[in-house]
Amino acid sequence: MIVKSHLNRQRYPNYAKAFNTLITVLLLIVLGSTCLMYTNGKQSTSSKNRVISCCSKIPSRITMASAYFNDSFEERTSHNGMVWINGGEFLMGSSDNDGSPDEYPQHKVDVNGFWMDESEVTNAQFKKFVEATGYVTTAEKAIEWEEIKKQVPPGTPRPPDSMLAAASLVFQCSQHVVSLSDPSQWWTWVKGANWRHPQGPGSSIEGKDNFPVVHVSWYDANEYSKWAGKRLPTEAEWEFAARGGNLNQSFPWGNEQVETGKPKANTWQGDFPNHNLGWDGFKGSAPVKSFAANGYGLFDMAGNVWEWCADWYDTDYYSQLKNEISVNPKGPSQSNDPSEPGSPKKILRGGSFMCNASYCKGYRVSSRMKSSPDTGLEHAGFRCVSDN
Ligand SMILES: [Ca+2]
Ligand SMILES: [Ca+2]
Ligand SMILES: [Cu+2]
Repeated sequence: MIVKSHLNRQRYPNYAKAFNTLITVLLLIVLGSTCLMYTNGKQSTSSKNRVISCCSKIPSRITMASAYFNDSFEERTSHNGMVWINGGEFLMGSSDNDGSPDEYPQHKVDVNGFWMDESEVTNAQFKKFVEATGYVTTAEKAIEWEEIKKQVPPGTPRPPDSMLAAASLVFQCSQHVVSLSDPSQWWTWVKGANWRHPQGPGSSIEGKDNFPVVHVSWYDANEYSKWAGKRLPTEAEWEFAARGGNLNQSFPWGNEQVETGKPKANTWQGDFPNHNLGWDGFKGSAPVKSFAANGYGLFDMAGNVWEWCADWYDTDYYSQLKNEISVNPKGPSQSNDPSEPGSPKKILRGGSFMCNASYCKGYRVSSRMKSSPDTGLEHAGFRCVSDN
């Protein structure tokens, strides 16, 4: 069975006209002073007979500033909210028959130990980063025609500015049964959609501090990681962690199907994309940690939102590694997606609240998704790792 990602452009109808190609591409390329007074006051009372200058022993402003910087840097780079994953050897890739061709063959991989965020990065965490740095996400910026031009057929006319306005891809539940081979039926390019407005203008993240941040591009996720003193996981680290010690099983919790027993992850139940039963308690994204952790104490490694990894995507990557033990593999040196050669892609893992067995089992530990690094999506976020 071929598992189709929600964004598999291979499945798009063949657009003959250049302008339509451009629209498709656009649609998817997104895809101290109080403290000093206190100190001086203490010194005055303990040494009554000495005249203390109000300015004695005041550290230089550089010392003060760097102390402050160090404090806050240490706070945000501490291992709070992270778990240590002992590395080891495992078989990477699909162990069942449900995978898409790029999940085979299974091959031996050895990863060093690392720290990993126990949950997806939340709106509250991302907000701290934006407030501290003034960072503007990809989805909040207008699209640069010069960038797009490289990826569309030569001679494609420049679209009107309105089409290049800042926007991102929002899921819109269809009112009727649609063909599962046409993702444009449920993805809408919405101006003004971004991490602060996940469903577009009028929507907000108020009261959603604990929800995963979404509409972040790979670049955004990477910048956040650096600011936090962390990095994005490699695809191998991500899969090793998702397996939670259950080597060679299909899901983070083992082999029980996602809709058997009690809810184990935030996925989609019902007919995708027009009828969402919400049996697991959530029709859209869920607050992080709403479901049980896996064997390593990691939450939402299946479902909720897709998670960016550091690696480029190469459809043949696993075949290239089949005869060796790969030690800390970092992915191919460049992207290779024959279905869209002009558009380099990064890896996403873990599936989302939109995954349903009828369409996409992205919540399997070996499922691979890919998207161009400037893509923002309503069902995609990330988590970080660090080495020490
Ligand atoms: Ca759900
Ligand atoms: Ca997830
Ligand atoms: Cu999916």
